Amino acid sequence: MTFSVEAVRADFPILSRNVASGKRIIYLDSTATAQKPLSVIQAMDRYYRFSNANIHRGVHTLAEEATAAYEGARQKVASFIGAFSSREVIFTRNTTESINLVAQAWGRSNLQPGDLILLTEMEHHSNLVPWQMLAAEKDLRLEFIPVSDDGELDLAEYERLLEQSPRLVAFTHMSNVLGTINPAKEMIARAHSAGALTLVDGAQSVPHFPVNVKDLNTDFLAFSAHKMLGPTGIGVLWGREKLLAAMPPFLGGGDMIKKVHLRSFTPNDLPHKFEAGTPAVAEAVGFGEAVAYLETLGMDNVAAHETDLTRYALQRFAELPGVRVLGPAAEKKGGVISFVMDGIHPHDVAQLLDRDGIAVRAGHHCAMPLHERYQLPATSRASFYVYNTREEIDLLILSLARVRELFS
Ligand code: C6P
Repeated sequence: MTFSVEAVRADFPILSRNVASGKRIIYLDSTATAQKPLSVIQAMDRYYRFSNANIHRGVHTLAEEATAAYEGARQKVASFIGAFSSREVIFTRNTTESINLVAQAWGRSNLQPGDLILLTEMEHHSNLVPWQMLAAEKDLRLEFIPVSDDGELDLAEYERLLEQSPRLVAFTHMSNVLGTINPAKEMIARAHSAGALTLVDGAQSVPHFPVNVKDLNTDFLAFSAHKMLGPTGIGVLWGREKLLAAMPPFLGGGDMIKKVHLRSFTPNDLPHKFEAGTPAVAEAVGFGEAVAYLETLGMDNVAAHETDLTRYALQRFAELPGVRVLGPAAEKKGGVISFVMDGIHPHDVAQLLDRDGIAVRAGHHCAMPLHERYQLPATSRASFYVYNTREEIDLLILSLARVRELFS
């Protein structure tokens, strides 16, 4: 299919609204959460109007339809990431919960005091804090692959750290601050040859370019629906079936059991073993629809569109005096532009852009250690997705030039 950004934009009702300033919204905050196409909104609406019921429990028509919709969504997601089987796709609340699941279920039962977990300096708090908590509980060691001034991982140092035989290497596929796309496939191969398992934080990769678990050859992959045109409240942990099967449950309750006695229980089969309680059924339906939407666009087209926007944005940012953009050159970067303007606080920048209808995020973007690495308390961040255009980038640059004027 040929990719037409005009046609894509027409699918997103929110993009035609004006914001407080009376200006048409320019949404440049998809790294935080993406907007939703009408097909996703309608699928969830249809589900609640016609098929709402609890799943895996009833024999009535609605319960069967709801179960089929939920399990159908799992299959769509499994095929989207090239999973071997939908048993490997665990629905969680989000990337954060997926990583906590691995830390608690795999980490607690497999790691011993003194074991090493290797992370990177560019991690989101979601891929730091669960390991800090586990390390404190089990007396584990944490080490970090350093990030260069240009926002790339120091792979020579990675090799040296692998000599310490980590049990797990957990890293982000794409940084939510620098935009850096890490060489995940090579890093995973190196981790495996050092005897470590791997967890890839795919929160920013799965929505933006083709990610195939067979090709990556990772052991775990975590991502969130809301960053890929789907609803909030649902995410995925993909894991190798053998690993998931050997892991104890994470949460206990309904649906994750086969049998319960007063003093014991038998866990359910995969994937249900890790899905305790009534899950987010309508959200799964919306998620399935979001995946279908992205498949219709084609993930290669999605990636090419964002590469074009990123290159263009970097060119235009270079025209602005006194602006520093973090992260590597366009070839190694996804559609995330974090920047600082000399003498102007990132929050002021974001607030002034909002007056022009431009939505960007300001702060540490849940990556405080990375900001510490660059000795910056905060950055402003513009990020792109399928519905953004070069014209919107022009308006951003114009607005930033006005911000500069205001402060000079
Ligand atoms: N980053 C951002 O504005 P959740 O919140 O669980 O859906 O995703 C967490 C997460 C994990 N890893 C990476 C690389 C991420 O970017 C995020 C979410 C958003 O940058 C919200 S803080």
